[in-house]
Amino acid sequence: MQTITLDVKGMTCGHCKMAVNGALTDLDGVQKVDVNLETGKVSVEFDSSKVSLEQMKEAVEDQGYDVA
Ligand SMILES: [Cu+2]
Repeated sequence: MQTITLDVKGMTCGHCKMAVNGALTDLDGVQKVDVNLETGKVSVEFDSSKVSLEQMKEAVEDQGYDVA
């Protein structure tokens, strides 16, 4: 299991937080997601043999947010 921190731009409220959290959690291989709304930091615990950083970025971007 690996942990990374994504820098997500554009999250403003609890709904944004839920959308990003849900999109990441839905990916196969993602174990744990922690969204900090104030800083935009999203820490993700994941299995790198199942899911790539690129897939995680896409999942967040599909919700309408930018990943730095
Ligand atoms: Cu929002």
